[in-house]
Amino acid sequence: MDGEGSAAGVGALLAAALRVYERSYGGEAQVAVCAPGRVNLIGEHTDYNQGLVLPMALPLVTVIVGSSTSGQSCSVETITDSADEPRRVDFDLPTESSPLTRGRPAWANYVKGVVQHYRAQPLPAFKAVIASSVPLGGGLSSSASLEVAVYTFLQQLCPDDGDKVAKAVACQQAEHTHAGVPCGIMDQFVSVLGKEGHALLIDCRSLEATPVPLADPALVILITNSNVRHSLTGSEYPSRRKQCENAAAILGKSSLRDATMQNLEDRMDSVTYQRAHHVIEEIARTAQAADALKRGAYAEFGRLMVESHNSLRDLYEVSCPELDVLVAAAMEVDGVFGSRMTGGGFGGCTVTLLQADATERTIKHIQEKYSGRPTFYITTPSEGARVLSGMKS
Ligand code: GAF
Repeated sequence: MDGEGSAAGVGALLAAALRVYERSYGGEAQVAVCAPGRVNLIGEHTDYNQGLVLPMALPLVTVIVGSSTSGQSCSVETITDSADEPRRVDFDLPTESSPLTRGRPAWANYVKGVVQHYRAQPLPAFKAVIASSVPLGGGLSSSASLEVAVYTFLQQLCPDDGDKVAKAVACQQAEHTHAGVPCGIMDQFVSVLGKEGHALLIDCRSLEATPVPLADPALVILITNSNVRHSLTGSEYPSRRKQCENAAAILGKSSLRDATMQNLEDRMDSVTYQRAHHVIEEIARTAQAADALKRGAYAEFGRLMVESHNSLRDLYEVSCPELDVLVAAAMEVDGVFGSRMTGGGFGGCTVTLLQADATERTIKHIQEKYSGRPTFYITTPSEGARVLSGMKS
């Protein structure tokens, strides 16, 4: 991974966070944790339709260091880009009569949301510092990695029952209520349960995950950040989710997971039809792709990636010209199996699967073809949230 996301990158983030902790609060932090961002290989906009997704956790992480403190007042500081907003926030622990609500700075809403939805009591007050190598607005789940890191940090201060799926769900709830994004479960799930050397085939209905080995030295997973900032807090993401729910209702199904393409056309307007069309086929593509990966059939996997991208561009309408150029450029290079936009869309990143010996020429070709300034990450599937150092007595 280019620089910051490597194992050394975690060490550097940790050291930086510890330095700021000492300067801001004095003394040593008792706890250090981290939680990864993710890249989704295939299965886009299927999670909130109870479908299948195939993401992997990244070496890019959010680190939190901190300690419990007496009283009710919590202090949190971020040393990561905070979009010109204050980098420090103070708030009181929630009570029944005074829950934590959304406010400014925006980044603190993820922290407050997780505190509000934390699954054990009594939470002590705390002081903490956050540092992250997950690019903000890059479609690599910087928000889920922050939520899951906060939850993992709180587990060290006030242990819960250790149920990992319930942890992911609590973090998803935080995103719904405190960031205002009605996201599915994929990002939080893989940030909690990611497995080194594996992608995770997640069934978003049963919330069961099957690890799929992905550690072939002849294969490279290349992420290209278009550096077009994406944001899911606008109306496009919620409107896609509503269109899908509407389509399922028209078909008399509880979700599009149970729908088939038969008779779709006669029963809904063209936009609703397009959205349902994408979701139904994308769920099937994801099952097929996971199977191809298990067999090492990379060419087949790559073909499904491109089909997924085209469907997101033409039917679901969540791509943008910059992502389309990145995918088209990657696909022109000999040795590239497949490429697609990844995440919510409207900017952010593409993910490309290629032969390791094609890496240099692929990066060079994309740089030539893309008029913006892309950032590249050569990445590997990594472990989910973890404790970096425990509570000192
Ligand atoms: C965002 C959401 F947070 C996920 O839940 C998922 O819907 C994704 O967009 C699209 O696949 O990352």
